[in-house]
Amino acid sequence: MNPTRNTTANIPTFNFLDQEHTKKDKKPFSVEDCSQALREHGVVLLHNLFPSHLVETCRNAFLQRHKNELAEPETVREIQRVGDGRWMKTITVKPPFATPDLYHPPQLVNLFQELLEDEYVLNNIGVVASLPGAKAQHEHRDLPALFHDAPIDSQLPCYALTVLVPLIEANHEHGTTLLRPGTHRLPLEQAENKEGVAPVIPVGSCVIMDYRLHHGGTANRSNQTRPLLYMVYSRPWFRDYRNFRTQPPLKISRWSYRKMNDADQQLFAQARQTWW
Ligand SMILES: O=C(O)CCC(=O)C(=O)O
Repeated sequence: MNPTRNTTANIPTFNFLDQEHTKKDKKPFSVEDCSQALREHGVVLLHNLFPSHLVETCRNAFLQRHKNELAEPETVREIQRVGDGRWMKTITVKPPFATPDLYHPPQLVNLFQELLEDEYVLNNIGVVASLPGAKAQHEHRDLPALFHDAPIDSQLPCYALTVLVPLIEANHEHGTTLLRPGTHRLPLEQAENKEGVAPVIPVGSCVIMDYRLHHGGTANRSNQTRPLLYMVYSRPWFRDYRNFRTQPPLKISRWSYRKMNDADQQLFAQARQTWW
């Protein structure tokens, strides 16, 4: 499907700046409104959640650490092709990524508890890098519905949420993510006909989407790599059995893990399980 078609839908948008700075179309963030919007539409856009200097530091670290892999991605095992010129890489959680404001934003704790459960965990964390000239990605769900689109699937509550954090502004030039609100509760064939939105996402803003939502990266028309950080939070029993065959879903240095408080160590429970 052509991802520039049907891009007229609205996406519920919330803002973390104080009310004074909040424009009419960007409500101030509240857990109640945001969780309601996620239940109904399966996707929200949040502005001003992350400090831009932190996002920029992460971008530079990612591009520097992985420059050899990104130069010849087809020769590397632990990097997965997810489209033309588009590569997915699990990142190691160590500085600057080992920053709680990044991997566990305090503003989102109550939202995750509300939509997932108190013992939610970080399920996978990495970057999708679209290289200059990357074509539009096929639209997809990250995982088939739990019961393969049986009627019960549309009734199920959320079991995982993806936070997408563009490490450079996502826009028409660099590419962005086409999102189809409401498709988290629709079988595959109906999802393709829902209207979509391809938002501009400035540095410091993010999208949160239900893991079942239909989406796909748009083309990168620029001469810069577009790294998109993804962090997936889930109920403690959930596993993505499909996307991590050549690399682990989570990687954290033991040093970074040891320095964490109890709540953050709990967040990384699934990484710990693979150590022994
Ligand atoms: O590149 C993008 O904007 C989105 C990539 C993505 O969501 C995916 O590969 O699942």
